[in-house]
Amino acid sequence: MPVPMFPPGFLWGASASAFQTEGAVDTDGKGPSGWDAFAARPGRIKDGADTTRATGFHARYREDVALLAGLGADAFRFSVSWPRVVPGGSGAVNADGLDFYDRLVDELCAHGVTPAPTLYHWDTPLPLEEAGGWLDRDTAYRFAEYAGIVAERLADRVPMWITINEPAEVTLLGYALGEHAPGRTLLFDALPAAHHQLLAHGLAVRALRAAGADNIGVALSHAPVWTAGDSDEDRLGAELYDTLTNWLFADPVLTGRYPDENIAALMPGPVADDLKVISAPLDWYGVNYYNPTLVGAPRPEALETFSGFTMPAGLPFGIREIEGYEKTGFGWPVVPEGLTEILTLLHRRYGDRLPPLHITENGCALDEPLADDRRIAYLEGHLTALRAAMDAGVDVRGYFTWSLTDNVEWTEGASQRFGLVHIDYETLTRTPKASYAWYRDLIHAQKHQREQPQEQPKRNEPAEGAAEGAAKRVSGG
Ligand code: IFM
Repeated sequence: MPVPMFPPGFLWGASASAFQTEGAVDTDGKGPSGWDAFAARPGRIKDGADTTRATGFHARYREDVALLAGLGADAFRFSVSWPRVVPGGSGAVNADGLDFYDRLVDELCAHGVTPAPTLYHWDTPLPLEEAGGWLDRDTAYRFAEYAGIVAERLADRVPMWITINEPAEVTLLGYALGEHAPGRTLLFDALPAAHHQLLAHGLAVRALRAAGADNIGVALSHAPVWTAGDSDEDRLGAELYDTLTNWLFADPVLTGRYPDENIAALMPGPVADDLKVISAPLDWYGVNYYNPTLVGAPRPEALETFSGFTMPAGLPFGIREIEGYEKTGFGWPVVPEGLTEILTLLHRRYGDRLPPLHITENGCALDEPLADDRRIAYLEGHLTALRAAMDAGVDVRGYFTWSLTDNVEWTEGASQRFGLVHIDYETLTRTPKASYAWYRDLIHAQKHQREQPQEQPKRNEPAEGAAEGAAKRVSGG
């Protein structure tokens, strides 16, 4: 199925993050991050991947910029490592660290690729993490200082900014379940980490604007939540999960309110005043989409989820596996229409409050080294679903696939590969996969052959009897 044409000026990009690619964890004055410390604990990274080296992006960024230029990409979403710029989390600035991003931005600009930095993609400076991390209100103020420092240096050349990435995952996986750094298992006592990340976002928007930055957004994960069964317990479980993962962050940012008064009451500090900061107007809003989640009544026993992490028993909801769809290497169901569903939900829920959207992440992990036809089919399906949402009235201005190259998939190490470009982790050699050529041709066709239909491989259809109707949609509030 050929991908439909997108409007002129639609931004085509790729995404990556510092911890997952840079390596060079103590080069040129970089300080340790909470993730550096977490990854160094024995057994934390599944395949023992060397996160201190990652893809070697710090040394090889020019190669990756050349790959972006070869794609014809309009933009590159990378992240700035906070501990590379402010090694102690506050105080002294590491000039060499800032210089690295200065060089990267120059290199991107020289190749006609728009730099779109994310200021926080999970790598909190270790001294701040050890002082409580996002459980401590002070971390939000330190983040805003750092955001201002980066903008002072780069705003003259960076036309697009992202404050924070996926605070829901940081809260859930890092502070509630302990699967990610910092490895805390606080369950619902993790909620202050959500509030402080939101506050950090709002304060950073102010700091960025004060330093002359413009075109500011955020990258939040969104996915439809489907109800697993018909009982009230199933419905309540799914609604709570939907609130925690979809609306706990989006509502404060876009409406200045928490989605639930009981949750708001658990948040620390002067919440009403903070919400005014958190809801500072944005220029655009980023959606990271991978797959819907099927949720129902609590489960009596702990569950190793399809994503490889364990949901403990005793949570007030239970995640179920979605049957009937093709699965990625991670075991995530391939549901392109879930993207149309969540985008139209966002549009309905927020109306005029929703700024123009960018898809800031979308992609799949596959164990197909170079002939990654299933990734092509995945991208084709999701871009078609994205265009359908736009046809239904959702204002989407750009698409960043995750990811340019294979990279360290957090605790999954090198085992889950999301890249358009293969990384040989022994030699750090980059080899474009079939999907790289496909994306390059797509971008070219979109920019230069607007009237010509494209010849592309057929998309894999969902398996027979895909879970239509088996699950009810609850997302949307
Ligand atoms: O690799 C991650 C990324 O860092 C955040 N969003 C999801 C991706 C795939 O798991």
